Amino acid sequence: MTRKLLVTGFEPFGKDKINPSWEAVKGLPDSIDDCELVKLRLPVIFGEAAETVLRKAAEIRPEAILCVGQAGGRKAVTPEVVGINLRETSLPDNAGKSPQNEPVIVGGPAAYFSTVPVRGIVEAVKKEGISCALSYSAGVYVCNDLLYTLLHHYDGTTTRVGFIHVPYLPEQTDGKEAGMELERIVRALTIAAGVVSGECVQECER
Ligand code: PCA
Repeated sequence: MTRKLLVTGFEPFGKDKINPSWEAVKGLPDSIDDCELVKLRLPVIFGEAAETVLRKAAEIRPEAILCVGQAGGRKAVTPEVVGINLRETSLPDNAGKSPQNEPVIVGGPAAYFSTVPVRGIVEAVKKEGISCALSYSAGVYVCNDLLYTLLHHYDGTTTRVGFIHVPYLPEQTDGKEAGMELERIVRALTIAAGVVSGECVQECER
């Protein structure tokens, strides 16, 4: 098996003791068709999250990178359409940094569109009866920082980059906020990984 998809999730941050993104990524199969899924847990630290991915990607040379993060309060699994060149937060990252009005990459363009088939993912996940919708903002915290940095790094190459935000797990909510069972998030991400890996195969065959 030579084709590889790098899938990442995050460690917990803020007041949370668990991060559904890593819990779900851990639960993904080790392969889909002939594509190996390599799983990586990332620190919630501006800059370091992307550096961790780029180091691993230089080693394994994946066809695509699919990153996953928690978006507390969202009701659906949400593939992100765009990453923007802005860091801004009131919540310090896990290294205590809270950048304000800083670019992710000095001199970089304002934004990049994701290079995985986000619409195909939404369609395929919804078909399974799981809430899924496009998101047009990955925020201005570490998830967006990661998405933008990877899209900048792989711009003009064949390596595809995508990001999916997932809701809280039911145990993270007080019952009033939205949450999604881990099993459903794992299923949604498995479908998304299948769509991304299928798209890469089609490109190779073209
Ligand atoms: N969510 C945060 C960072 C880590 C995570 O899981 C975000 O949306 O930026």
